[in-house]
Amino acid sequence: MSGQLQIDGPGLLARIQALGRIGALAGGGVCRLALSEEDRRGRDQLVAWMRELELEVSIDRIGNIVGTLAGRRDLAPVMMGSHIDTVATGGLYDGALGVLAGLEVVAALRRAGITPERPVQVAAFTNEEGSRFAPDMMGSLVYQGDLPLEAALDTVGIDGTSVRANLERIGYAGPAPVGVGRPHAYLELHVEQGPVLEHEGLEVGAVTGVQGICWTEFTVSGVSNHAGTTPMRLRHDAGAVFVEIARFVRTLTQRYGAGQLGTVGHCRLHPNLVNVIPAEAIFTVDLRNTDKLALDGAEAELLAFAAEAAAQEGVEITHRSLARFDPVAFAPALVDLVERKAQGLGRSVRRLPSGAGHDAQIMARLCPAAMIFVPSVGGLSHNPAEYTKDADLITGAQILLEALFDLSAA
Ligand code: HGY
Ligand code: MN
Ligand code: MN
Repeated sequence: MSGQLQIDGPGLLARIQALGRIGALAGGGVCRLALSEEDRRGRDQLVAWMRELELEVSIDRIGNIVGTLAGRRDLAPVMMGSHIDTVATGGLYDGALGVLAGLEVVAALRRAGITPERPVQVAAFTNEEGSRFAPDMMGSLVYQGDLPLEAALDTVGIDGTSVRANLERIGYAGPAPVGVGRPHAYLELHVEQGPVLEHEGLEVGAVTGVQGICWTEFTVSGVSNHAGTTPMRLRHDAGAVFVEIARFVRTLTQRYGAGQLGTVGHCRLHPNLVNVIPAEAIFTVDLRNTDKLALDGAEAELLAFAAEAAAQEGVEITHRSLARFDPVAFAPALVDLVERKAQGLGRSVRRLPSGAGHDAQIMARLCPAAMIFVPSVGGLSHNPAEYTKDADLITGAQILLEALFDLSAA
């Protein structure tokens, strides 16, 4: 690898801060919910940066943004990607790091006057987070082909509006077709969003894969009644069933062991008043596990318990799947490459699975894919206080550059 290929650390850090000002929350953190006005402004900024680097910018039918640096030969490209949408209480780095480091890799190639053999692409996938419009990784799923475009466009979000209407409103319903791209390889740099690297005093994670994800939304329909006059034995309390199921999720994780995660992150009671027995409870359960069989078992137990709890209370219950991904293993040769590049830089590195979902787990269905993790201070993410040290950000980007250089040369 030519020695002069170096990341411009200050340049990368400046872009991260600049993008972080778009959707900045008072007191720190970022809110760029997918397809919001803030997402549009972030997209506009990204496209402007891509054009400054003289990349060919393509926007596809689901709004994925892909910048391409032409290669010497018209071969399948090597893609670096992630996302720039955030959760409502997000941080500076989740997603943005992977996209902006990809831009910086291209800038480094240009500064060194290097035209890679293969084309090199930087992708920002639409709606990776999935918290406004489920499922998560929506843009990469449509790009890869497993989620039909029309189904994605017809998705209605938590605010009752559709992906289609919002994509058109922000002007990112692009012309490029979906389901046709097939990179030679895919690399994603991301903050770990967990405590492992920091806890073990390590600088880099060579990510081996992503755990399985199961998002379910439950709707419980009971009978609202007066909180003061209705005897407990005569109630059909949707809220009480929600509480029982939420409690069951916690005991399920205790029974399945440390590898089983369970989160009840969203709940809406109706009419949500202190003196009215809830008529309706709509809530979500997020189950995750690296072990497919365990995740399947946990999901089956959850659905059976929910049905039984509803029957006991004499309420109706329905559920719908918001997202369902089996665990994914990344390409061993790429995991080796990431580990080798980290060691080549003299950085401490370990292999580990990802707890969070990422576009890389979808791209792994299309081509060899792998991820590079850098430590999250305090293991925090999906939190305005999300922080990763500058030196670690730059290390991650340098590893991305060196791994990309090797993959684009072959
Ligand atoms: O939910 C996830 O793991 C990802 O942040 N979308
Ligand atoms: Mn992310
Ligand atoms: Mn995230």
